[in-house]
Amino acid sequence: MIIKKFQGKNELEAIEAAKKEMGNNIVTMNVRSVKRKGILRFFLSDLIEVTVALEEEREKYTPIRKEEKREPVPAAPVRMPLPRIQEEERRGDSTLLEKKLDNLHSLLEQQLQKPEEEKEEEEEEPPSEFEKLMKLLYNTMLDNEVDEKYANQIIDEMEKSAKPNMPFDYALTNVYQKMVLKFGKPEEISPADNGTKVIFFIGPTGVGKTTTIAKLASSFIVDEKKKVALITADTYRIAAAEQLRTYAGILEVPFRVVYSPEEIRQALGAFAGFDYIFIDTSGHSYQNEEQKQNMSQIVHSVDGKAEKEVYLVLSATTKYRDLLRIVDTYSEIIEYKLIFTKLDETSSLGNLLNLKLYTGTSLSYITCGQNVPDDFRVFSPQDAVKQLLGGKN
Ligand SMILES: Nc1nc2c(ncn2[C@@H]2O[C@H](COP(=O)(O)OP(=O)(O)O)[C@@H](O)[C@H]2O)c(=O)[nH]1
Ligand SMILES: [Mg+2]
Repeated sequence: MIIKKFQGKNELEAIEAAKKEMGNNIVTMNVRSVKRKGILRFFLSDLIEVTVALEEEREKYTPIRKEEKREPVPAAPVRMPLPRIQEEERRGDSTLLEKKLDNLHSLLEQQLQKPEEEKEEEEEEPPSEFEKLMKLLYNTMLDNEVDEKYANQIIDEMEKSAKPNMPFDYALTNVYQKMVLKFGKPEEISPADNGTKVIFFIGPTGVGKTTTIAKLASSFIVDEKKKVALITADTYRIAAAEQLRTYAGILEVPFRVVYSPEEIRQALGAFAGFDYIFIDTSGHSYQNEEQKQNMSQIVHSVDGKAEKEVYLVLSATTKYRDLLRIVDTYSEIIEYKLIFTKLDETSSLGNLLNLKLYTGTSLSYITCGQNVPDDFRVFSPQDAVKQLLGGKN
């Protein structure tokens, strides 16, 4: 892992500088504002400093390829699980961990500022520190419903890269950085290089597709002043189409109901000149081949005619096994990025990491409530990892 800092007038400028030097695959670890030095500080506003990391090729995690796809039941752990800690000992340690994570920002700073020799010196600390932390993190990850297999993998990697008596703070920031890199950079909806971008939202019934479309559409229309049109291909239920029609009315954007892939292509013509077309779809039973075929025709309807992105919407409250089955079904149809909804209804974020690692695709947005348009944000790997490691949410 390579870690570096870059500065700019704003976050975007600092990130651009980082990308220029380290490429597009960097992941942001920390953002802070820093005072300018010298006389300039009286005239110019603070600089923004970003800390970014880049995973080196050999560290990359390779997702399970289709042909060697595993059973949806999580495989047995590859190593002996670490023993569970006694409840009392655990409570004290967890509070300590929570405090440390609250302070992660300064821990990251310390780690970067410390010259190598100083790090070596600190290895004189008691040997149990590192092991204790690993046990605690392992247990916290399992409590957060991280698949045992992935928790083992993370601890294994830590144990391999750790020096024997790595101090607590240093080890903690190291795990944090490793996990942020595992989540990777969130991928947001981006404008078309040329013309209109068509965005499909797919996923099971009731996960929050229509609500999420309304939230995102509102943000693009109001905050970014983009031209957005809404389409629904969810014609199984009248109420489903009406729900999106209502949002379109509130947002004062054009709306269409389509019954066939051909009608989607026609809508492209009607909405030429728009920045985005958001297309809502119906959920389907994973066992129903006909519904699966229909879905496939819908998401492939604009291939070769327009730039598109596909977002698979999943609820964070769905059982892990079911999530695996759902992503398997959709992976057979199309490539997608992930949106997780209903984070307000669960305290365990393990499935976000599990599904990221299982599918190898990007996480893009999360939603955390029923309020349109406010309850959504771009997925933050940093926040998710802090929570997975026992920090406050
Ligand atoms: N608690 C909570 N409820 C949500 C969230 N997103 C959507 N919902 C609710 O989930 C239900 C189904 O949403 P809907 O958008 O109709 O799902 P769809 O069938 O996938 O289109 C509605 O009652 C929404 O208000 C969320 O982030 N948190
Ligand atoms: Mg819907």
